[in-house]
Amino acid sequence: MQNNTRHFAAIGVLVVIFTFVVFWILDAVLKFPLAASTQAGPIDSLIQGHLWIIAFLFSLVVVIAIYSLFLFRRREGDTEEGQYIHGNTTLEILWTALPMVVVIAFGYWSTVVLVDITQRPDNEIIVNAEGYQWGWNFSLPNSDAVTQELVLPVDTPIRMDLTSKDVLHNFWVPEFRVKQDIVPGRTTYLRFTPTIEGEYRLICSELCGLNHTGMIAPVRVVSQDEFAAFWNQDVQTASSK
Ligand SMILES: [Cu+2]
Repeated sequence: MQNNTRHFAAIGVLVVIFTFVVFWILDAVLKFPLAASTQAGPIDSLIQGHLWIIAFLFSLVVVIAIYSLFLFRRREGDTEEGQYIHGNTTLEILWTALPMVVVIAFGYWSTVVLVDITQRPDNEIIVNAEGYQWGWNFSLPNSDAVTQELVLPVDTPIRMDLTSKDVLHNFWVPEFRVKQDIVPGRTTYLRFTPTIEGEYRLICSELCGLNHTGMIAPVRVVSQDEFAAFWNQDVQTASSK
């Protein structure tokens, strides 16, 4: 029994160390793009939470397997049968209850994040995006001007109204994290608030035909004044050409 406690303690310590190492590797390999919307923070935290669980479960299995491989292997001249074990109620209750608690906790966390990132702010502005094979058109609700560049004001809640001219597309700017399918025949919506001025890329992330990979549009997040100026002047001159 004394010996068992030592094994459990050793495995426990190794699992903790391994969990940190595996998390560190996953975190280094899965580099996230810049987090440039208010939605990105809670989403990234949720993914980090999943990475911790993944790192822990991986370590739990691998550490016990490798530990057993070395410490409990059959020694030379050992012909003894292994101990016959039939069931262990405590273990079974534990490995049913613990994962259930974890799944419910993550379900709760995900719901809180989903409610948070989809809530409707009072001062949101609406921007239309229309996807087609293979490009994008952008416009404002009460303007005839159409652009091929998506210009958005910083720190302003945006509601993208998404429509398609032909087939399924998907609106995705990796730096904003959120994405939304675009379905022909109806309007779908996507809410986000850009937080960092800069240039990004809108990528169609629903396989939509031959040039799907080329269905990319430039996105520019600018100050609120620049945004107003863009739609008042630049766009008018661009669309009157
Ligand atoms: Cu597409």
